[in-house]
Amino acid sequence: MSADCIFCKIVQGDIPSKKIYEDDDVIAFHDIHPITKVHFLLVPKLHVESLASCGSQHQALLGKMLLLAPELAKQQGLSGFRTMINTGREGGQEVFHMHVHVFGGGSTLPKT
Ligand code: DGP
Repeated sequence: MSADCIFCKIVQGDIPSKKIYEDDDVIAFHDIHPITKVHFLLVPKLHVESLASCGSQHQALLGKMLLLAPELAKQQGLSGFRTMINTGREGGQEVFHMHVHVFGGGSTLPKT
């Protein structure tokens, strides 16, 4: 855990979130600023800054998160979805606790 990390605070329950899933390793909740009808985040409970900070020790965790994406998207009523992992400031990352965005249900995102 990192003391000043907003997602660690959500993991610990210190900041409320609209949670849709939780297990020992991962939590998923709706993004506070959704840009599509359904927009949630998959977040590891372990504090890892970004995808670029991940190593082979995170392989199973990353695989678990990716496999959860279609499962949770389906639960949210999506038949298709888009995933995004912003990595580093130049990659658009604002919260430095690695996470996967899942978007669906009508998109304002470009097609590419
Ligand atoms: P990124 O640019 O990939 O780091 O996106 C971070 C996302 O996190 C952004 O879409 C807004 C969301 N977010 C930031 N703070 C909170 C919060 O306190 N609660 C929730 N639910 N989402 C948050």
